[in-house]
Amino acid sequence: MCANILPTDITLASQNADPAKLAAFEARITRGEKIEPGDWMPAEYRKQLVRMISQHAHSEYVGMLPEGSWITRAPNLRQKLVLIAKVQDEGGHGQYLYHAAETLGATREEMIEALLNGRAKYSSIFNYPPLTWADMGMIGWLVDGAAIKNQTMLAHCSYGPYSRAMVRICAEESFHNKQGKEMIYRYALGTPKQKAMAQDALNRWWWPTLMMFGPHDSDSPNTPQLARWGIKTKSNDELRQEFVDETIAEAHLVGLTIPDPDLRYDEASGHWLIGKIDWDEFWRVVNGDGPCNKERLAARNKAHDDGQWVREALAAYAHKSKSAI
Ligand code: FAQ
Repeated sequence: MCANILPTDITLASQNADPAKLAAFEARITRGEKIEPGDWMPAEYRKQLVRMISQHAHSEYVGMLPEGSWITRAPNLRQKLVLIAKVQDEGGHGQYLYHAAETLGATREEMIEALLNGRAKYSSIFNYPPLTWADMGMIGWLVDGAAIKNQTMLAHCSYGPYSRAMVRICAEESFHNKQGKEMIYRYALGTPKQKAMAQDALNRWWWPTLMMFGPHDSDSPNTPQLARWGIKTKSNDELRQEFVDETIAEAHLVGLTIPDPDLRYDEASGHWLIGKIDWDEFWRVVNGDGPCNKERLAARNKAHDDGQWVREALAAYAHKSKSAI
């Protein structure tokens, strides 16, 4: 249970559910059992999971675009291969996650449709532009690092298909994170120009990365219910703080400066305390007015339209194979 959450505040939309079934369901979660697709679950548990898993799938799918835009500009063949592999991994993560949401009754078509017409959310971070090659390292170090922090927690969540998808995804994201960290360390300890590139990338990605963890717990309407049902086992602020403590230590190790004039170490708690996050910017980006929102949706729509003939061919082949039986 998240330490910062008060479960007593929860209004359960599933209050109308059979109380005995609800009690048995919650007892299973308390015992640490996984809930599987055919099991009884409150309608609100299903709805929360579809919301979260589909948003997560969209994030992976849109998250291919920033790094994908550097594939043709990679400085050498090895880096190009690494980047192609990473982007391909993100596409695969999207597939696992769409499948996990399908086990709850959501259809692929309706999820994709919601993304393409702008109704669905996806992670705010992917609406920021990668301006230099150093950003490829910074995305691996910070963005994958933040994603892993959150996903390692979700690997322990109560819904079986989601938790199992997270185990595989975290293993792959760990490679991305190590690769990005290695690249940033090399730049930070390299020539003055390389160090300046790494610092510039950190300056631009630091605050958007902290926003990935979502609003403060006091402004996070979904957290109490997700915590009660073992979907979230740590809150937005708890995970953000863990990330901040770990990442600041790594940045200082290689002489990079965190772009936060209010940053201070609190001896009493043993934590780094950060300045104020610009939540106006966060909500602007989430609500469609970030630096790249329009570009990202246009790219996804174009890919979807360009792939129409593939979907038609697959459907025709499936139909033909079925009639041949
Ligand atoms: N961006 O009540 P809460 C990756 C929305 S994967 C956009 O706190 P919740 C891999 C939230 O949906 C990164 N919207 O919400 C990769 C809610 O709106 P709704 C994605 C956000 O669910 C790496 C509203 O604000 N990871 O990076 C954001 O309890 C590199 C109120 O917020 C996941 O999706 C945001 N940052 O907590 C790929 C993990 N934050 O739906 C390529 C699964 C909040 O009520 C390259 N998701 N919102 O209308 C989660 O853990 C949670 O959903 C949170 C939000 C923590 C994101």
